[in-house]
Amino acid sequence: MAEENIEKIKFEEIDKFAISQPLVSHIYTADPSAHVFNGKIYIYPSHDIDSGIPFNDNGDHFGMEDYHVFSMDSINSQAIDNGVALHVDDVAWAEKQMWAPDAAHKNGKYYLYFPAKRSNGIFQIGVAVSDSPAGPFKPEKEAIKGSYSIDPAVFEDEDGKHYIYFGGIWGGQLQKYRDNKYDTDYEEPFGTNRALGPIVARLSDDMLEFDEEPKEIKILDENGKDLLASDNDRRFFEASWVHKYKGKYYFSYSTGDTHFICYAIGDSPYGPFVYQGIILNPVVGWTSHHSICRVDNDWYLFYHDSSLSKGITHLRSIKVTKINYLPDGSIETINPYSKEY
Ligand code: FUB
Repeated sequence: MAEENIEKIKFEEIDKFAISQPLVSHIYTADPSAHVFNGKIYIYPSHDIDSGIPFNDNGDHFGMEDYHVFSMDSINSQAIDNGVALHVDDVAWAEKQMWAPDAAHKNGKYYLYFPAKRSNGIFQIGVAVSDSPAGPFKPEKEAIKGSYSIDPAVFEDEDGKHYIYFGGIWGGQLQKYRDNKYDTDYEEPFGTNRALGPIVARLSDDMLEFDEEPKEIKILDENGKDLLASDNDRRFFEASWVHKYKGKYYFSYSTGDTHFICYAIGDSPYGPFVYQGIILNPVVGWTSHHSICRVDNDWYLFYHDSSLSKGITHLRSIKVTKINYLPDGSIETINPYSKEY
């Protein structure tokens, strides 16, 4: 049988065996950050397009230009496209690659946090403001001072303080920084060196700036030791997310080249976090990126895969499935397909 027929059958099967179907099918969407605002679910994804740039390890093929916000009345209802919420042409400091965003709410205003590359090829993180969770968002003139790398995720603690988490290695450029300083000579650590951690900073009262010097977060193994750079199945790669469950802080993230979404637990929004296990096994496509959101009394994993585009890594579709906590607070591993691939 010709190779492409085998591929076709595999993808038809994947649709059949996928535990959930795309929430959006008229455009490609990825990296879903979900929140409940005013009793409605809002999803802030990347808007994947075919930029014509071939796949490389730097992620240049992810050439996204704008964001659409999706809203859902309930977890089973249709995801409504609220149109373009922000376009790169309207962001004075940014040139291209509007990667994974997140949003937050404070005092009746909504804040969209997004990474993009400046014309010098360096990623920074920007913020844009709206009176509506669906946008449109008006960007600040400059990127957030002191910001770098990709994948911002904002967590609001019970005391009303907001923390922004960010960072991603390889195309996300985190390996070029140590102690918040950029140097082209810095590289990804390897072997028995400590893996790089994600970065956290408390946000200022007006939500537009860092309120403190960003700090690197420690992710530890079961013996309290730093995860090592060679531990590709567990070390941090990108896609930070924090949620709180029964008084504990859950830091979840993607392991990138090993394609897991996994999690670590801590007692403070700054960590340290102790590695616990896998939340989501690999999906179709190279990247995996998620958010975790409570809707009514249940918790949901918003994630993506490339099944709708038949495996094209940079054309992804957002999905949702329920999370199951065990009595000890651990999260049951989710297989995205009921058959192994
Ligand atoms: O969508 C572009 C990049 O792919 C994101 O920033 C990463 O987390 C990965 O999903």
